[in-house]
This record gives sequence, C-alpha cells and structure tokens, in this order.
Amino acid sequence: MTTRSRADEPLVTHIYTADPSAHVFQGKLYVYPSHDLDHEMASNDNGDQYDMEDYHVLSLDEDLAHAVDHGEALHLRDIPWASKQLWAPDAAYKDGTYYLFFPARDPHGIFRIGVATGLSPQGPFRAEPSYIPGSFSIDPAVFADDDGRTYMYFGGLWGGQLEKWRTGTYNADGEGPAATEPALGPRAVELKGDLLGFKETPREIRIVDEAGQPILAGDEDRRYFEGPWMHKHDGRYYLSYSTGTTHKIVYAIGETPYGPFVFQGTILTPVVGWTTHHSIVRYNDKWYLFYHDSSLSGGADNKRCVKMTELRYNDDGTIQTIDPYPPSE
Ligand code: FUB
Repeated sequence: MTTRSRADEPLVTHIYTADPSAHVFQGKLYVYPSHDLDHEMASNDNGDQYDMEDYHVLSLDEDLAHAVDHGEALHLRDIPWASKQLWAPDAAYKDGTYYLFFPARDPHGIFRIGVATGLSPQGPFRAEPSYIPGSFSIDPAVFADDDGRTYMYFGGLWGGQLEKWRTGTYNADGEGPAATEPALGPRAVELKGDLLGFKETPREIRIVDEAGQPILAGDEDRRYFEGPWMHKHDGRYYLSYSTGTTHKIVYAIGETPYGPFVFQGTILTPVVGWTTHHSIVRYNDKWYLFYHDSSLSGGADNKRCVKMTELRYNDDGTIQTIDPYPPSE
C-alpha cells in the first residue's frame, strides 16, 4: 500500500503508471492505468517509447490517501491477437462481469481494441481470442449511460493511427487533414448488450465552436488529439480529451452521446512530460480528475505517474481550470 501525505503526490511510486481510467465499483474507487516500464526506448512521434506489456489495477481507500496495487491483471503474453504496446485502457461492469478494454498492435502493427473479462474489479482478466471486430486506433473510454446503453469513445492521432482510417479502411500512407480543414474527430460507437462487440459502425464525432463551426486541424489548442473521456453532468454529455501537441486536457459539451460537442475550455493545463491523459469520476458527492505526469521519473516521457485532484463546476456547468502545479501560498 502507498500512502500519500499530499493531494498532488502520485497514487503509487513503486511502478510507473499512466493513462488513468477511474471508476467506482461496489462503492470503491478503482483506477485502470497503463503500466509504464522502466526501460530506455527511442522516443519518436510513432510512440515506440510507450512499450508496455501488462496492466495493474489500483484501488483507493475511502480517505483517498491510501492506494493499493492489486498486481498484474492481464499480460501481453495472454492476449492471443496482440503483438505489443498495451496502451491506455478502460473498464466497465455489467451483469456480474467486469470488462477491461485496451488497445494494442495486432501482428501487422495496426492498433486494435480488445476486451478481457473477469469476475472482480481488480482482475485477473481473460482476453477474448480476437480484437473487437471493426475496432481500430487507441484509447478506448467506455461510458454507461443511464438509459442502459453503453458507448465506447476512442481514437488517437500520430502513433494512434487515426489518420490512417479516414476512408474507413486502413491506409498505411494515410495523412491528417490540412490545417484549414476540419480536424479529425474521435469515434463513438454503441456496444452490444454483452459489451464484447460494436452494435454499429463507429461514427466520427463533431467538435464545433460556439458558432457551430468545426474546430480546424490547425487549431492545436482546441482540436482533438487522443485520450477521450465521457461523463454526464446535469443531463449533459461532457467529452474531454488531450490536445496532444499543446498538452492540454480540454472539453466540449453535447446534448446526446454522439454530439455534436461545443468546445468550452481547458480542464488541465500542461503537466511535466509530453503526454497528458485523464478521467473524471464522481465519488462520495465530489468530482475528481485523474491524470498523469512524468514528475516521478524527473521528466521521462515514457515513465509517468498517476495523480488525482478534485474537479469543480461553476454554476453554469462549466468546469474550473486546474493548474497541476499551483503556486504555494
Ligand atoms: O500511454 C500510451 C499513450 O500515451 C496513450 O495511449 C496516450 O493517450 C498517451 O497518454
């Protein structure tokens, strides 16, 4: 067990963790992170430095000061279709089964999204024999709506390969839109009742400005890059995500799970390290932001640590911007 004496300390320090997806299961806060390995890899825009091989599940005591690592919940060697790079996962619960959703490269080097199931929120999880048919790219975020429907949001640029799927099939030479064209959006798809497959063809999500105009690919302070998350607050749908090259977590609000989503502003200003990735969860009547930075490793982009902090709304439903390193008083 790791004990935090200050709110801005990493949840655990004995391993590197990233990409936290937080959920409340059985009244307890669980965190599903990536597990960064302590190795040296060449760093490039393809993300080869993020060469992770397994998942660990964390949980927090009610006081949120004590975190437990429940150990290895799933390993690459036990995923029949995956060749490497277990990137940002998410989890869900339905009808007595816990689901771990995760991206990995298939034997052809193409990112796909897989699912594994278990009987406990902490795992272990058993992977399905193949990836989810019709899945591609990275960073699955699974959202259970209050009408019983479950959706997956996913997609990431660059190493996440979203540019290569613009025609609906994989094009190894595919490139993103010009700076003056609408940016690529994340994908949203309703899951089947057993959560093991897609019920429909994934749809591209539209993110627009206040005038209803699409956010453009050159608008790197606002355009979608990777790491989507969906939560519902006061009946509205909040899509939040990383802007990648400008290192922010930002959000947009929609009236349906498919949007369109109107851009609002910044949730989290840049952290130490290139990537930024988050989740938002309600626990004991407060809202929390889970995120990561590279402070534990002194700034190594591929050795990150998961942190959390309270997230607050204004009366109009907008979210107060969080500075991960506020000046001390
Ligand atoms: O952890 C590997 C990748 O880095 C994730 O999939 C992205 O969201 C970024 O955090």
